[in-house]
This record gives sequence, structure tokens and C-alpha cells, in this order.
Amino acid sequence: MRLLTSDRETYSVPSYRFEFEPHELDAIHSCNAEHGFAIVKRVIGPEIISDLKESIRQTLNPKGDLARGETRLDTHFIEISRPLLRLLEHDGFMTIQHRLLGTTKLTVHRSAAILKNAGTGVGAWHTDQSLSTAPPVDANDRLNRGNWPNGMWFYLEGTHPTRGGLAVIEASHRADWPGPEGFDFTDKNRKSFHRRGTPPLAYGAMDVPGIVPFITDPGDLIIFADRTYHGVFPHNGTEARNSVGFILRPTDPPFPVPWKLSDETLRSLESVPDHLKRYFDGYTGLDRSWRGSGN
Ligand SMILES: O=C(O)CCC(=O)C(=O)O
Ligand SMILES: [Fe+2]
Repeated sequence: MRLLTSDRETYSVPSYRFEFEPHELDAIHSCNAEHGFAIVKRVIGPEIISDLKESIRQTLNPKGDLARGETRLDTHFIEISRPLLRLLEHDGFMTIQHRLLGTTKLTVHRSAAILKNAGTGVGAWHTDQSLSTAPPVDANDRLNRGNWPNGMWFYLEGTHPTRGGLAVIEASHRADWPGPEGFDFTDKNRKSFHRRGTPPLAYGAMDVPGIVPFITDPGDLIIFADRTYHGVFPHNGTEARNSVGFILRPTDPPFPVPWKLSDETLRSLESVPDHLKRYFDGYTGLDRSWRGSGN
């Protein structure tokens, strides 16, 4: 057990290895399968990092008016970001995707850019996965029903508990995970958990048993499994935090969705270079206005 000291608290972190070099494909896959997460060091270099940051700036903060404590999110980033699109040509990144997904025939599933300024509070604990068996309520609920990793993130300043860093709970991806000791799930779909005896609201403190706070460098890839629970530390740093998520899925079997691609999405797909078009075979986009009948 190593001890990690952040500004206010000291955490113990796992003694097993969870950081890998890009070529350690089997170890990356096994770590994610066994513990629910893995970090791959130095996947992308400084040029791609700065291109991605610039692309986030143009998309989320073109006027430079991001307020202190503000977070902005874009969920169709692959449709507007050339640097993100170019990751589909990046051997190191794609080889990891191939190993995790078990095939080279891949489709873009979803993408995100997040810009989080200093002064933001905790991002409450949750799983991205929809564990509902009812019909989906919205597009996120539909898209988050696959068994591929839900976390494929680059935190472009690196991540650290003192400045909006990501943390996961080890082994929380397992179907029989009972929740952290002393906590109950908030609802039947297990979206989050709360301390037993308190109201069933998503837990918003970073003192959960099993927490693994990440400390990464700018080019590192953070992987977590479909169901892995994660939370975000308050951002007590000085600079805005840039992160991008890029999730692919096997092209087969098809992943039908009940909404249509928007005209805007169709237009942006036309400008995808021919040799990358195959990654958009079955691309669904994300219609934020679509509502389903589930609950
Ligand atoms: O902003 C982060 O660090 C995590 C974001 C997240 O968990 C999500 O978008 O589902
Ligand atoms: Fe999440």
C-alpha cells in the first residue's frame, strides 16, 4: 500500500500495478477486466495535446468567458474536432482500442469534451452505465447500455486530486459489487450511492472506501470499465481543466437507436476523410432532445 497525500486528506492507493506502457496490451486489458480501470502512460504527445486543447477552447470557450467555478460540456465533439478525429489514425490509441474491444472493426460510439474551471466543487459519484431494464428515458440512457469501457479519457493537464482530478472505486464494475461499505445505492438502477441513514442523494464527498484517486500526466489515457463508479475532486487549482472522452464500440452487432442523425451531424460526417468513414458505420450521434418511455 502506498500513501498519497493531497491537499487535505491522505488516501491509500492499490499496491497492484495499474499504470502501463502503451505496448502492454494484455496487462491493460486484464487490469481493466479485474479492477475496473487502468492507466496507459504517454499515449499521445505534446502536439496532439495542444491541438486537442485548442479545439476544446474553440468549441467551449471561444469568447474566453468561462467563469470561475463553471464547467462546460460538449457531447458531439467528434463531429467538430479534427484533432479528435485524427486519433482514429493514431496507432498507439487504436491498438489499445482493438485490444479492449477484441476487434479492429470499430464504430465511433460517443465523445465528449469537458472544460472545468478552477473553483468547481465535487463531481458526485456515479456510474455512467445505465443499469435499467426499462426502455431508455433519453439518449444517454440508450447509449450507456454497452459492455465496452465507458471511460476512455485524456485529461490534458494530467489529473490530480487537488485540481478536479478523477477518482474511481476499485472493483465497482463487478455485477455483484454491493456498494461501498456503509453505503446504500440511491435507487433501483444503482446510479449512485449514499451513506446509510442519510437521504438517497448521489454522494458528493471523496472519502469513500475503495477510492483510487488518479494522478496522471497530460498524455496518459485513463480507462475504466462499463460500470465503474467514479467521482471528481473539487478543482482547487488555478487553470481550467481540459478533458476529452472518446468511446468506440464494435461495429457488429448493430446498435439501433430510436432517433435520427441530425442534419448538422450528417453534414459533419460528409467531411470525414474517406479512409476514416468506416468508423462512422452505424454512428448514432446523440439527440439530446429525444425522450423515451422508460423510467
Ligand atoms: O469531469 C470529469 O472528470 C468526469 C465526468 C464524468 O464522469 C462524466 O461526464 O460522466
Ligand atoms: Fe461519468
